[in-house]
Amino acid sequence: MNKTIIVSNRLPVSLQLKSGKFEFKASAGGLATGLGSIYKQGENLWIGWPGNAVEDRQQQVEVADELKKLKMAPVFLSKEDIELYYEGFSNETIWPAFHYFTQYINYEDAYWEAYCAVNKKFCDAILAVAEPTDTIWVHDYQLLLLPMMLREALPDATIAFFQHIPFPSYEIIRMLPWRKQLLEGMVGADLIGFHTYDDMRHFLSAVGRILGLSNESGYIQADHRLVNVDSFPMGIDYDKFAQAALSKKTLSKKKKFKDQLGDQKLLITIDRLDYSKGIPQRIRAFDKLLEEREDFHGKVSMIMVVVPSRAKVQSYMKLKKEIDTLVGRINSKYSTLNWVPIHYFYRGFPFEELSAFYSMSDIALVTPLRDGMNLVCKEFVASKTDQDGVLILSEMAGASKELVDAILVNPNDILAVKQAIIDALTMEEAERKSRIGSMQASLRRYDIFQWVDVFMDRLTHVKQKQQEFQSKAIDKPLIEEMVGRFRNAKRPIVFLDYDGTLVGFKTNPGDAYPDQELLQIVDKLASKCEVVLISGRDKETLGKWFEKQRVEMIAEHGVWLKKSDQEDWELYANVDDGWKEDIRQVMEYYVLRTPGAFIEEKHHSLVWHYRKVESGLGDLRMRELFSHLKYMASGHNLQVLEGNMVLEIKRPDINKGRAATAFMRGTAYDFILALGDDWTDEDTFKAMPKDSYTIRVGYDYTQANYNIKNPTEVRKLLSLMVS
Ligand code: GDG
Repeated sequence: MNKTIIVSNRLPVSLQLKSGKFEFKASAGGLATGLGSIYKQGENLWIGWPGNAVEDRQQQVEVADELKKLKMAPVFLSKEDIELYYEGFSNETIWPAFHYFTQYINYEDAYWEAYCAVNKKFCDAILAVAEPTDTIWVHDYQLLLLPMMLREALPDATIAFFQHIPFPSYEIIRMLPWRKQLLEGMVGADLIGFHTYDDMRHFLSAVGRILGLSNESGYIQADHRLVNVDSFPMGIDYDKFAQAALSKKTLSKKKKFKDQLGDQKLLITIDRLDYSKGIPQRIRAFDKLLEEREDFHGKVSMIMVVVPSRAKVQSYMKLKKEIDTLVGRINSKYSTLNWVPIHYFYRGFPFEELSAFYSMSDIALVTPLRDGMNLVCKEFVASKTDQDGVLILSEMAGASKELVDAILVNPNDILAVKQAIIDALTMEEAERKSRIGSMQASLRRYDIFQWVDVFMDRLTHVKQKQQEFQSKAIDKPLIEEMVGRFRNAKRPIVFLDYDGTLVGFKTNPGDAYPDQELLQIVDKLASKCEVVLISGRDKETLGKWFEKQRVEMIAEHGVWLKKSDQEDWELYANVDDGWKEDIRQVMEYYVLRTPGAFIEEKHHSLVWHYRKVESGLGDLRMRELFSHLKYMASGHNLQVLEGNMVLEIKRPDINKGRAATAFMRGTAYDFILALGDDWTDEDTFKAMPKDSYTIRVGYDYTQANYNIKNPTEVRKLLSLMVS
């Protein structure tokens, strides 16, 4: 029976040594609750660091035994591991880089080495309990190398990865000396999840540029494996917050706090101490408000909870000092005997008090400079059971993509944040209720349990998709069967596409000429069967490259035909190219705007090439041109097709499939093989009789019966047929 293993840096418990005995306190966090539905079942378990340095062997055994009862297994980290891997590489290298705080990145080789070693420690701990086909779900930025380490040891396992923090733009990730290894580590997973579409987009772009792996709709082809990248915005345990807000304990806390504060409009802010959370900027905005609007003095105050974190890191110590100074300055400037503008707490609170803070506050001010998701804003919304409250939310938090009914602000724009507070304080009740109501509806639906279900469903889907491909991958028995049938055939025929099938792609299309090895293979093949080169290339190029080979040639997707025993090309389809002038003008406009792009003119089509264009820009322009051409195509009865770094517009009735069918008409072939690599070859595959062998190069979805890896494998296959 396969089991599921959850892996994260920290286990969802904290370990305390009280009078010589270990005690565990379960984490009440949303993620721990959501994943509870997984790790608490059957043989499943959660592996991670219990949170303390336990170096004594005997104590480690004791801790492991206790954790086992909770369905958890420990990875023990030494003091040095914690310092170099956790505080070091994770929190002083990855954290600042991924949150765009490049000035805080610490580039330390010792940190990197520890990061690799500790990822390996996690891997070993998992391998000690995992079976080859288990499911392993790895969480977050401390373990970016782990998916590939696991993949190498357990090639058939189902491995998922979710990143809770942002994934930055390529411009940032490229700064890290270890960028390649980090990305390679991640693509060991079958499914890679982020909170937002932007994170996913950044990741795909980095994988494209740094690892050279392109993607189609979020699917990366890594080696033989299909890897899916997608966004899964994480939710909260909605009911827990909604119910807690109405619980006796919360209500009594709320009453107590309210009595102490008197009649005030309350702004709540809750964060871990972190420079990514924008705490000083937020205090400055509040300062600005008090400076400008005396009418709010005595009537508005801010409850600011800052939960201590990473206290040993220099940048955090500096931040703490800055916050202390700012709060001190404002409070000393404006306080009266019965009013304090900022109630500042540098500590955590028990859940009921947190719930009371949320539900008694009128406004939540959640203004991180950068945040993967941010759960505090969601918890505030869920806690407003009277539907009366206003959320001010930073555009830089992942949550802003979902909570569009919040007042969205740029956290760096202090005047805009100040104005947002004024707007929130003066918002009409009906509007407050309508905004909170709609956010609640969405958060209630997409809660943490739904998030876990959707993620796991997607993982199953990816595995199924991989299997479909795998079952199509050409294998040894099939090759043997094919070669056998080929040798016994009396009238065999082989259709071969050229670019991407017999040769790889070159930046300059003219450089992809056939090499000696290929010419020899084609020669041999032509001595044993009819060989039809069926390509989109122009007849001049194709004719020149294969002038000495005894092959049939179909050029420009079926416009031209040259039989091996003829000197000249014959027109194989009727071509009317009166449409070209209009279309060429449009394409030229896109060439002018896109350095590197160029137009290729064929007899029946126009092709816009962008393989030399800066990556990203090429795709962008191609999409624009695509919709422009689509619009024009309908008037001219033309077809617009997306190829490998090209966009082609042509007459729909001319295609390789039609040409191949016409070619075979009247002859009874008893062995048919067609090889091709892109959408133009799909027409050939579709046109082939049932018992033909149709093979697509690369692992894209195809109408062909089989897939083969690349042109090298194609050459091997053809050589085998003729050896
Ligand atoms: C990372 C990403 C992403 C806070 N103070 C108290 C307290 N909390 C709880 C909150 C909330 C959690 O801590 C904070 O979660 P966030 O999401 O806001 O931030 P990170 O810890 O940085 O989390 C983040 C998240 O992962 C999930 O993927 O959203 O972007 O950075 O749940 O309620 N809880 C209690 N007392 C406190 O004083 N009991």
